[in-house]
Amino acid sequence: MSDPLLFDVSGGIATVTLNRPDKLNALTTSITGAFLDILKTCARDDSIRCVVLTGSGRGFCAGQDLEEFMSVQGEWSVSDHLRRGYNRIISGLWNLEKPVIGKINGVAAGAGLGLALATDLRIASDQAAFTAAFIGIGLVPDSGVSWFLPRLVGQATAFELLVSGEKVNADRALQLGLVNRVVPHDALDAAVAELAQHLAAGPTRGIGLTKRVLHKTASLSLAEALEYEALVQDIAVNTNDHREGVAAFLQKRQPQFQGR
Ligand code: T3D
Repeated sequence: MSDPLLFDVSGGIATVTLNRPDKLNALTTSITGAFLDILKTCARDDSIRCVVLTGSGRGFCAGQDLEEFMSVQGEWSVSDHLRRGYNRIISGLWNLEKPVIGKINGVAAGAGLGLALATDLRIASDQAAFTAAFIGIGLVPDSGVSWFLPRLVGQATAFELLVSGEKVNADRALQLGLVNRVVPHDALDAAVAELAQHLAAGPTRGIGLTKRVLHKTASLSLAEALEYEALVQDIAVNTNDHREGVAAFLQKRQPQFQGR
């Protein structure tokens, strides 16, 4: 049997591939455990400067594996399962101070939608689709979907998508602001590779701190946000990449960022 979760690091880019194509990469407990280990590696390994999350075959991720879910009914409390697995993965992606690209190759459903929305930039194939899916099995949104969705598309549209379970195609996802860009399916690999290489050659610490500031200021007043920006700028100004960026500008050359 092939590994249901693939991890490859090359040229500063870590690629995490959900690899159960026959099941549209539905998630099992063993996959979520391995995913959490990979996230720790991504956080600790300074040579990793960009992360790409994708799925193999025609799906991105169909959420919780419903066969596993049925087979363990009564063995686990759903809330504990969420706390131990999906909640930590979603927080791990969100709090990782490195850019994370969602390479949305196909359908993202349920917790798979949560995974997609927890990435920082989503590049979708024109064959991608998005569905909350929870309501189809009588569940409420989890894996951060109730948090991400209204922030991206507004309350009314979020409610509509959640209670209808509508499958949104890539073009509508772009209109709604669910993805950054849609590309022809055959061009997805190249588009994501180009973006990932660009980000992996960037000032990783500055990008990570930008992520931190953006997340934090979302829940602050303007006065608090100004103060928080000032505090974090004190950190950024002490990075080598800041010094390199200024030197390159003054010397009229391209900067060579090292990510620290
Ligand atoms: O504690 C907890 O874990 C609770 C947490 C829950 C989080 C959740 O994620 S709840 C939501 C779970 N996901 C779903 O309800 C989605 C179920 N899947 C679908 O609705 C559809 O498959 C899709 C809309 C995603 C795609 O439809 P389509 O027509 O393109 O594909 P398909 O034919 O339905 O699926 C292809 C195969 O994948 C099929 O297998 P088969 O018949 O060829 O052997 C199908 O059964 C399998 N598959 C798809 N999704 C899942 C799945 N198998 C297991 N679990 C799935 N979630």
